[in-house]
Amino acid sequence: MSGYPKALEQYQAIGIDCEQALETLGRIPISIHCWQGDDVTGFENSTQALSGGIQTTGNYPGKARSFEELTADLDQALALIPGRKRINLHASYAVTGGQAVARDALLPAHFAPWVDYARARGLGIDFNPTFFSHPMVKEGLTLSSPDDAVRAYWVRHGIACRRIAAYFARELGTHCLCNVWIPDGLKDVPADRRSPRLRLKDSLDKIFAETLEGVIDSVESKVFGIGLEAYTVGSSEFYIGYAATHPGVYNLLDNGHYHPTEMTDDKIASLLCYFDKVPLHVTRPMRWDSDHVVRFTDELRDIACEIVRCNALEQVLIGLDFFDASINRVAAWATGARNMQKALLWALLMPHERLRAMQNEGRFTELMAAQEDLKTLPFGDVWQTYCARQGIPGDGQWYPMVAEYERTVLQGRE
Ligand code: RNT
Ligand code: ZN
Repeated sequence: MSGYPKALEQYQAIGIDCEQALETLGRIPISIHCWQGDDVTGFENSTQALSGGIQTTGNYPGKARSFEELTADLDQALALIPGRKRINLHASYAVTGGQAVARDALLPAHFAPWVDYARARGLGIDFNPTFFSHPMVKEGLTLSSPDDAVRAYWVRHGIACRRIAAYFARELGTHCLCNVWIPDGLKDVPADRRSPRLRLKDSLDKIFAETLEGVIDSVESKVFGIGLEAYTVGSSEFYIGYAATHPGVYNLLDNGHYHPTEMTDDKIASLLCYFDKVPLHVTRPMRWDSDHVVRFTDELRDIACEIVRCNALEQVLIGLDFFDASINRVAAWATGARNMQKALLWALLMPHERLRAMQNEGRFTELMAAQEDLKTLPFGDVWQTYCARQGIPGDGQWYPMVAEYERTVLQGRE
């Protein structure tokens, strides 16, 4: 027996229209990253290990090894995720028919199968140049390297990727977020912090020189990486400054890339004062790892609340970024993406105007009481109704489908 009718009444009593919330939720796109499906391996068949200070741990069987396997797994995950979806690719997922193509020579044609895949499913594509796991990363550096040839190579890669992003936008009739994240940094105390940043600035200027229709550019900062503990060239201040002075380039917030008590919801509200777009990588930091599967945490709900409260559903570009190799990868995708949707629903079921009034009128005791009382409303009934209406299995129903896929498909992979 669905508890939805009762939930409708309870939310109505605090001024919330559940039907309206469900309608809004169904329109918010979430960009699903392809790299959870194969532990950020990509299709280049190189012997290069994952580098750049990011790491996957675990060796769960059934990892996708090709475009066919990855898209089959992604289809399984998409079938378990309600709402509007986009996909997010890395350049290392070019489909080259077994041919080795240098990263600075990548062309739109190498991504045509992805366009066919996305078009058939009504998905937009977001994109990322891949500045890691490659022999041209020298001493851990790419766009900030002191070596002219290294910088030039990666600038060419960045330029090639933006053209591919424009191709996605053109073909699919929706924007393509093209996000630059580079691993550049140092393990130990630098002797010069500024020069690498000035080189990075110059490289970025070259990459972004061309105006391209449909491409939204972003830069993603980080505080440290594994083996790069002392210094990250692309720091938060560096990129916020860069974005603020380069119209059309936005500062992407990855909530795994800050000190543990720095909260991303607060950063969203701050950046929205200056930028008309705020791209996100939603993840779950844990100790040194910035990429655990997204759970339904306070932090996630706070991020969603800030997006909704700021009325910024069209300005904040929500993407996911996690990779766990220790569990079923389809389940990882489904868990994280469902939780993002859940958090948005949670945020849409809050009486933000009433709470705002309490703050502005200094009624802080009442505000605290109201915020706490919201936590025991029958949220789950609304969520289950949303899944059912979207034709997606609800909580308690989706995991058996993953288990079945594992038994029939994943276990057959060597
Ligand atoms: C790394 C960044 C970056 C990557 C992906 C694979 O710390 O978060 O976004 O996770 O591009
Ligand atoms: Zn990220």
